[in-house]
Amino acid sequence: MKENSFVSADDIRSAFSAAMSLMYREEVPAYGTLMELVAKVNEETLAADVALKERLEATDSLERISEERHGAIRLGTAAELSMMRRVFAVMGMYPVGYYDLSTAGVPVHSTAFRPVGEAALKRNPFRVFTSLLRLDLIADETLRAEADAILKERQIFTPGAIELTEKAERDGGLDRADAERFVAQVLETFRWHDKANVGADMYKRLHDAHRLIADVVSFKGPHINHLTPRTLDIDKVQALMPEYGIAPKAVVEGPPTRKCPILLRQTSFKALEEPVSFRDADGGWKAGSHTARFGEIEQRGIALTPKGRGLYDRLLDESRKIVRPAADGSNASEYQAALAKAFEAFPDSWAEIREAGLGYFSYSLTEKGRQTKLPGRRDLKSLIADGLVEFDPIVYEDFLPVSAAGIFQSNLGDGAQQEFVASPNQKRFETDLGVAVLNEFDHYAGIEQASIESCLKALTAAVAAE
Ligand code: OOG
Ligand code: NI
Repeated sequence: MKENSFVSADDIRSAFSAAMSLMYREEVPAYGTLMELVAKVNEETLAADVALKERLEATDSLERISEERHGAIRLGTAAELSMMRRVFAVMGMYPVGYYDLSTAGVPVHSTAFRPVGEAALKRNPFRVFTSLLRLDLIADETLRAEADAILKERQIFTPGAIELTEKAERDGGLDRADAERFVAQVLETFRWHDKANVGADMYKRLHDAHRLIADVVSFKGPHINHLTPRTLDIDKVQALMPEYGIAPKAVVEGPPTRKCPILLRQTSFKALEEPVSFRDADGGWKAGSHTARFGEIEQRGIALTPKGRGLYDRLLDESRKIVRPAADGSNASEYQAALAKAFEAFPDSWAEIREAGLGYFSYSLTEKGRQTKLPGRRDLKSLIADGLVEFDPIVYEDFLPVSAAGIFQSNLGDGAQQEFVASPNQKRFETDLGVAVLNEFDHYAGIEQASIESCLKALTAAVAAE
């Protein structure tokens, strides 16, 4: 087969993201409502902030926002994780970062599958936060063995999904018909199944150990548990949610409201209690319920350098030492005040953030820069001072462990708070995954460096071309 008859991985990812959105809209109608609200707020924000709209257009990133979403799944075994990695690779999604959630009382560790590279992200930045259950954190050995046996029995991928993934690996891509089949087959893995794999007794035992364990072990597959659109003004969406019949969690996770958004701010609504049925001993079904799926929205800000991230982590920690957000939301305003106070130490203009080396920027020539020819290379600082080069924040494409823990907790319910000994195990995760996860900082630094190089090249190439 000729290579040019293959559909690009970016196109497969876009088709998959759209198919997933359609499926989730049908499964969880509140998601559709949230999408409408986010679209409305984004439109209003852009209409009111001409400068923002202009920069998003100039950096070629306006279009991706309305298409943008992330989902999350929780897997049960190493085999599922490594197969999932191969499936995502067909869509141009690779594991970036390692998140240890054990510290937050959630028995999983995770990575985010997402496109890497600027062009792929601009085309469609669909991401999936993917967690692997850690049965090693379950104290009850009998239950651990039983859960393990149940998980080993299930097959979360259709034969078609496996066959097409192998074909893509072997041939280096999929043609149009195969790509369409691939999207439909892979979607099955993410679908909701209301018939549990286990009986009501087993479900209860798993649930008593941890709600998350029941969610992973009791079902046929890792149903997508939320799909998150990106908003340009999360405070506004949060404030409007009740008007749309959606009750948000009390506090927005992540940094406080700022002029210059950093990293990621997220809020969610509680998981729905949904009817499911459990296997009976006599082969019939017994009605019950399960809570797993919820809604979330997010606002993305600038990607921080290791130095900026260090400052973020320190300030977040400081504010949480003063007030820890209670699960019931009772101290939400105290928490917000403490957070805002702590973050006064984080500069709030793009120029200061850049000068302090706290964030990653994409550099481009100004109109004046495009008209200018330089005899040789000059340093970036003077090019900016002379108005030849301008800079835009690079969007943070990843996740935050403390925020993720807050999202897990809020949708699992207040009773889910449980202490585990912190035990990050990236090595084990990577062995299970089958590859090492990519380092997020390398990725942002690479995009920044490429933009600097291209400015310098264009400024001096003008001379050579004359
Ligand atoms: C994943 C929670 C984390 C986020 O946006 O930080 C997450 C889950 O509940 O499975 O999605
Ligand atoms: Ni999420």
